[in-house]
Amino acid sequence: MADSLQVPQGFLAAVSDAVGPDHCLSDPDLKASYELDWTRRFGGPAIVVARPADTFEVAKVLAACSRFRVGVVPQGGNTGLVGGSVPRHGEAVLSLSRLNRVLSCDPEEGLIVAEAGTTLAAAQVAAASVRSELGIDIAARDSATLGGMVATNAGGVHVIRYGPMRARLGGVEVVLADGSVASRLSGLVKDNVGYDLAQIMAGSEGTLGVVTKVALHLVAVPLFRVTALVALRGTEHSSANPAAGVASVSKVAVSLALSLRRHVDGIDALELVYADGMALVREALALPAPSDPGADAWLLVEASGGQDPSDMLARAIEDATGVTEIAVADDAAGRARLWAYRERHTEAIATLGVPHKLDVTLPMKNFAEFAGAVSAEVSAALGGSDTRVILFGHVGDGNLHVNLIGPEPEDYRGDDAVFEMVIRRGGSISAEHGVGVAKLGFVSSARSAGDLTVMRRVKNALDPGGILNPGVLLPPVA
Ligand code: 2HG
Ligand code: ZN
Repeated sequence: MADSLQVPQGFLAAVSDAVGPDHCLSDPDLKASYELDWTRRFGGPAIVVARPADTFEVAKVLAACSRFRVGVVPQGGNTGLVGGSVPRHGEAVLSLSRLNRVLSCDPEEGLIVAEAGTTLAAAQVAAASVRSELGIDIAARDSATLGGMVATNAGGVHVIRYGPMRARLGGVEVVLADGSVASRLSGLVKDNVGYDLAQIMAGSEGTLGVVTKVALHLVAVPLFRVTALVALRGTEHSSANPAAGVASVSKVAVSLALSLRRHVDGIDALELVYADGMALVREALALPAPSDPGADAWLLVEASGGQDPSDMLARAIEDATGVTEIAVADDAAGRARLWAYRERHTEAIATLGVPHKLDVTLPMKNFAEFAGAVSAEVSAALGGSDTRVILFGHVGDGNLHVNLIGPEPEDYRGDDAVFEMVIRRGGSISAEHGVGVAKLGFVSSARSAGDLTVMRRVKNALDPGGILNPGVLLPPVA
């Protein structure tokens, strides 16, 4: 594939000089895993994969890309789900995987500083060693890297308590398109001197600079933490009308989630899975039934704090409408067993084929109706073809993951139908995965013209040559 790509003369030598020949990959076999995304839906050939060891080498690679006008795709753990971290047509891939050192972890300052290629799991281990946590967690923790999580403003299961990645940031170091370095890693909570470098980078999807170091605020490990998997049944049970069943149990789940959010202190997570997703996870991973095998959905609730939240949680859940059974755990192994039913959805879905991953937010008042209606609208958009629609997500913040299995990777009819439904209901086309290339067609509907103008001007100011992750996030000017 590389043979058909235009490689400017001298470019590969410049990259090899920058990172050393062993980390300048041009052999197709060595490049392959960097060229395809996790879903297997997105990807393309890279002219080279550069694996720098530190900020200095990142700067040299970017300076070479600028000089030779070669597009560059920054890549962390390659766990992105929207095609934003893989090449499309002959860019260079800049892998941050060798920048994986934790540089400091200070519970008194409440700050961890690590290189961008550090995995979330490694940062969590470092934090735990000083009895602290990061306040952010995602199922892909073993591969997802801190730099990628900044670039996508990753969300995850604790957003309802601690916010997304941008809320956890104490600073970043960034290499700009021309190879210059900007750094602010102090972690000071109050530091009001103009624009905020870290916040400009959060959610920029590699289009404004390459994050090389990340500072994150720490939180103390709570004394108590309890996880409950709550089985729910809706009021409608008609196999002739499954949509009404999904809407009905979603209403029950939203109402319980809202009530827990308001009445129980220290809620860390409110996650929702439905019966079809649960059956799939159990079958793919050979897991036993968690509780009420006939439930329509399960709400996973986690709470923590300085006092044991169990009683308050039990009181709030037991009398709620639609609750049939509750499985509870307060030890690490028991909690992990309950979490597996929710966290392992992504890998179980991947066993069915190449999924279309549509990660949307709805206002809470529209969540249940949307969840009930989405399958039928997708099926109509695809002309009634055989598509499975699997829903799950972070119901506590209105974020639903809509997975479509069946349509060809480049068939966008189902995706478009979902995004149109979301926009009509006042939601967002990207709750936490970002735009990448998957949602480019809807950015102009999701943002006002003025908003887009600001984004484009920021992009042009920081990347005048347009080399940073070209084709991602910002739609081409009409
Ligand atoms: C999660 O919440 C991730 O587990 C992945 O955001 C979602 O696989 C998905 O659709
Ligand atoms: Zn998610």
